[in-house]
Amino acid sequence: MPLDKTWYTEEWAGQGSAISLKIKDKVHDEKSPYQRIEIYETEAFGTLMTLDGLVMVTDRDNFVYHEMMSHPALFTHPDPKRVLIIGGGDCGTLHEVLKHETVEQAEQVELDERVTRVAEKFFPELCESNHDPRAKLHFTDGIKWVADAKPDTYDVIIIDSTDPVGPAAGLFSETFYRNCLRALRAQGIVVGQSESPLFHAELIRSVQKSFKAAGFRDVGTLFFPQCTYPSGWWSATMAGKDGSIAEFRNQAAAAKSFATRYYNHDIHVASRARPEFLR
Ligand code: AG3
Repeated sequence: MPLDKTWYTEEWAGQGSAISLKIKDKVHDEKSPYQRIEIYETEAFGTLMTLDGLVMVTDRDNFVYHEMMSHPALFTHPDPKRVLIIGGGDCGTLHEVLKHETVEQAEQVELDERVTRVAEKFFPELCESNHDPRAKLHFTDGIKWVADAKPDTYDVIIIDSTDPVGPAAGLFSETFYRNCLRALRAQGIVVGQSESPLFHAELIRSVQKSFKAAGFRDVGTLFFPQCTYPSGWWSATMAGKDGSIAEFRNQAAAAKSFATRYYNHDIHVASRARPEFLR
């Protein structure tokens, strides 16, 4: 039986599966110069943002993704002061990054300013820190930003991208990672969202290989649930410029000075455990 019109569905081509969220209302729909931005009020997942029909955030589960994109990398770096976020227009990652007192400046480089403006309206809690004096929002091409960045500028680079198609494809390339390596200071850490372990294991392997080929010393993938993304299971791949990423600031993570809802010291350790099929 076809789903009736009160369901939003993201179908996963070639995977014979989809996610559906029951919606109460569509509250926003626009075509920005880059993509279609839609906002729905759902029955059980709060507000939902989609870009070109793909789920980006829901109120209910975005904390897992945003915390896992931020805290493992920031607790792996010995003293993260300057952070660069590529993409991340909904500002959820920025919000997590700014919870760290060591951070002196967090720059976000998002291609589509409309994503941020729409998030400010419909996801105010993700945008709470946008006016933090340490936050700098730029609306331009992140690939070019990193290519033009001065060497030894950032401590942590977070790639909070959409799927590796269209303009985001370049954010999964060795050339881009090479530029990240150059833009990072000594001990720098980069982390990028790397799709579903179940659906995109090949991509994860290729991201790991590309980080290595670009010159990063150590690479590893973190796994976490993300029930509204393809397969419900997600990953982030982290790489260290010149150190191991196995070590992290355990004590600081265990005694963190801010609240989280998913991330903690034990989750950090556990997220690095590799399933057999990905070894
Ligand atoms: N993260 C989007 C990850 C890709 C989701 N893919 C999908 N639904 N097909 C960016 C948004 C979070 N800041």
